[in-house]
Amino acid sequence: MEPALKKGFGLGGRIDRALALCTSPSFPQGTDEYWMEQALIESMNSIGISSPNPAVGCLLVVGESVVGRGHTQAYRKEHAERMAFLNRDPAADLSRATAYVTLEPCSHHGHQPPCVELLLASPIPRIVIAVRDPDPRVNGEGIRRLRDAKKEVVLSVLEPECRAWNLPFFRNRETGRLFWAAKWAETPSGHLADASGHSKWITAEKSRAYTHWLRQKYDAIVVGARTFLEDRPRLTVRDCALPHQRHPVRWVFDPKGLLLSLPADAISGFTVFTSDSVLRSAGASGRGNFISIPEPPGSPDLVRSWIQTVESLRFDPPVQSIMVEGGAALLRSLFREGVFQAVHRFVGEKDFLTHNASQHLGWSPDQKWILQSIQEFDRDLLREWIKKD
Ligand code: AOF
Ligand code: ZN
Repeated sequence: MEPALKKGFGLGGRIDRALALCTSPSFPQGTDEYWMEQALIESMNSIGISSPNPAVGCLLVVGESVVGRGHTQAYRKEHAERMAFLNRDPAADLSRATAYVTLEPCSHHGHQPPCVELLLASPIPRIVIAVRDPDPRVNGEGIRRLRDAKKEVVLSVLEPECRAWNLPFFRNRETGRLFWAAKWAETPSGHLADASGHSKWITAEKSRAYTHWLRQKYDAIVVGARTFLEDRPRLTVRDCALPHQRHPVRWVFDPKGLLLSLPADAISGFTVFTSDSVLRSAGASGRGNFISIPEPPGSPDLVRSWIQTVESLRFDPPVQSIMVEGGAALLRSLFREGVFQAVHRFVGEKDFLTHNASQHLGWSPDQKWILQSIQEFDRDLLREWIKKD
């Protein structure tokens, strides 16, 4: 099946850019697609800082030259368009410019003034927009105001690619819910770990770099307690392209309290979710790092209650998206609950010497899932899906 996104694009943006490789243009120079791709690449500089705001890119182009560029700054700070105007070449003749923006310019007063007013006050005659802003305060209003002012507005250039890059924002505005993504690596036989539970090193360097890039894109990263104990993952951002602007919030789902006996420094930097009764019987209620999961009567596995706990937490800046990195048991439970809206699946080249059926996830996409991208990373294969709206 053909992926929905153009080759070289994924849920992490332009893939080469995420891997710190040189990006060669996907489109003939000077076309709207060419400049929108450049604007999307510009927006990738906002990774890890803008959330829960979308990471937007804006280019001001005259002829073959970029005369201003900008990307969304930290949450509550300047939007992409303002940065492009602030950084523009003062000698540029904007009456001949086209503005390329990966998201409809906002029309509301939020933490920032409306970007559309910058464009309206400028002589720029033509604005190319990838995708409409679903935020109810905007939702087509930015486009309408530009058209009312007789500016030429071109819509939907690289729309699926720009939407995919900011999918947590789009889904969050459309559904009001947290965005959950599943990421795992499996062997050719479909196992996520060997018989003793070790899961490191299924995939190689480039896959790891892309995973670290995704860790920076998503707000929180989760693993199950057994994966934590076997692999001791750091879940930090290390091996991907610059900029490295933050480590995500790191969580462990540990309903049985397997991590309670670890020394404090082994879980430093992690938040551990453990059942209320386990915490109470260990006398650990209120212990730093641990958050209790309430146990509704008659509910044998705590995953549903944990999802509710996570969805009710309030962070500043807000956590809008979560990536679950395994193991197989946790992913299986969350698939059963239907929370995932995106899947990043890596398949490595080598199998383990020992197998255990419990490490076989056995997920295959049904009609609810739309294939977005297929990418070869050396000998690994990445495929990404999103759930239908
Ligand atoms: C743009 N350009 O770079 C971004 C936009 O509270 P505020 O003022 O920061 O507004 C946040 C909203 O603005 C956000 O929900 C989305 O609708 C839009 N984000 N808009 O014109 C940008 N990041
Ligand atoms: Zn704006």
